[in-house]
Amino acid sequence: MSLASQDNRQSFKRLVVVSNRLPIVLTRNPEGDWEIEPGRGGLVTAMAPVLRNRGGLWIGWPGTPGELDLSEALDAASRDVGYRLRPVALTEDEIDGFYYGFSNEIVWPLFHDLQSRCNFDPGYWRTYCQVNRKFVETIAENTEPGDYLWIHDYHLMLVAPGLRELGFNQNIGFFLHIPFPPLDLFVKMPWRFQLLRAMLDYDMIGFQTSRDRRNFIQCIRALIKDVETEGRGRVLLIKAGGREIRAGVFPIGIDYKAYELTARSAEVADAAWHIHEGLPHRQIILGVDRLDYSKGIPLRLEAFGTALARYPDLKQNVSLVQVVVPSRENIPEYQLLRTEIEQTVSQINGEFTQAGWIPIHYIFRTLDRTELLAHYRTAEIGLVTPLKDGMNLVAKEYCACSLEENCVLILSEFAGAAAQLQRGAILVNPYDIEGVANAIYQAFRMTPAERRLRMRRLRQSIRKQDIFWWVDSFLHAAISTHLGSFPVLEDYQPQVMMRKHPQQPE
Ligand code: ADQ
Repeated sequence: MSLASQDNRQSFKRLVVVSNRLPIVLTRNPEGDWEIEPGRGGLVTAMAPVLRNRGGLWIGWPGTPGELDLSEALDAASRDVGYRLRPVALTEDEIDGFYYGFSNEIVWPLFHDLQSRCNFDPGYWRTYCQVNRKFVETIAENTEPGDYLWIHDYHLMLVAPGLRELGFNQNIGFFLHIPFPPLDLFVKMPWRFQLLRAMLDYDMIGFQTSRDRRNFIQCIRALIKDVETEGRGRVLLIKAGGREIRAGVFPIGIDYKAYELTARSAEVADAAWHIHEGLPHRQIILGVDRLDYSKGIPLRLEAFGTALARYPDLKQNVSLVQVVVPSRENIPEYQLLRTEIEQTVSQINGEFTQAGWIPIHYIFRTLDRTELLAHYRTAEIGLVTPLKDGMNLVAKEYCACSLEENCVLILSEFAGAAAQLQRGAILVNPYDIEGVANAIYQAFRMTPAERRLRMRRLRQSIRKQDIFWWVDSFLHAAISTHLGSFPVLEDYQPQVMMRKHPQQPE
């Protein structure tokens, strides 16, 4: 019997997902009423079948500060999506200290190997503890024995010990969406012992790659007494403090079929055609990233500038379309990054632009789904060069939408996705500006036959390990249960998904 299926066979009635944010978009309309739209990320799509009609529950912050009276709007949204949504209300101060502070000025940079960007403010830690406690209280109020709790990501590492203190002895899973750093970086964390001990209160800890899990094991071996590990492969057993914890590797995927189908639609095909019509007779190189220093955008732009200087036949024959999605703009580091990107774009364009050709087209906004998929579908080269990334879904989405398969993915070796996609992508070190410039030229010159061969490999692997595979693998390893095994409630009558709160005028 494999480790994954040893003594964790219990029957679970319901899945409870807990994440920093609820999977909804909340806005106030001009009349002052709340409008709620269901979120659309991969996690929501993957979880929906396990939650919908099965009494499922999602707990998280609704995305707006304060104690809002959202019960009516959330109940309506819950009916729409087919599972319950329970908010954790956070004040502005809590959002500052917990989300912007501890999560995004300490854990995020340290776990992305960027220690010099950390602001180890002790006040942030206190607020992080306090907010994790709030999540614990909401979970305790809304769950019952027989629920399987699946907690997501670095914002909520302290939830398990909080629940254990309240006497919870049921099975709790945790998935870390970002990388786990090596020991010599993790030891810089002033609250390193508390965080590691907290993680060992979960029963299953999921990582994106074996490198992340290896780092974690190295840290607990060095910092926690009497730790033993057993087994090999996707799931390992850790024995610590009289408990047994499983640590697994589950690279997150995308809803491949949905991306491919939508990319095939006439709407996307039209939009894709228009993008290329505006940039005729040249290959489009595409970068799509959230505004974040971990995504390596300034170095990528420099590499593109270097490629233009080194290989004159790229001039007039390629354009880089760099899409940046606004993010965490309250943090000064992110404002500085935006300025740096914009200055580098104008410097390269100033140096290389010729009549009828602008080297870099820069877009700073969120694209709607049609626009985003049209960019994916039409670009000949996907340039994904994060300095470090848990997985990087953009790389996978780009391949899923590359229907013609006459395109190339250039991928950072420090993205979690590299472990899975190394056989089809051109792997690069994002710090090696000349190396990335050479890879751009190699992609530009690659024959259609080689492009097709590589892209086919990539697409096959992404299709096989999609988001449903990911949820299924995690649940199977954690509780020997598959996606479809949570019982469907016979009396549950979900409504068709609606876009607005029913009281809203259409
Ligand atoms: P992120 O850091 O947000 O996620 P990523 O995996 O690339 O990084 O996902 C970004 C998402 O935003 C993609 O699904 C993409 O479609 C969407 N997006 C990007 N640009 C957009 C645009 N212009 N308009 C609209 N949508 C856009 C974290 C970790 C990652 C990990 C994921 C999932 O940092 O490493 O892969 O979680 O686990």
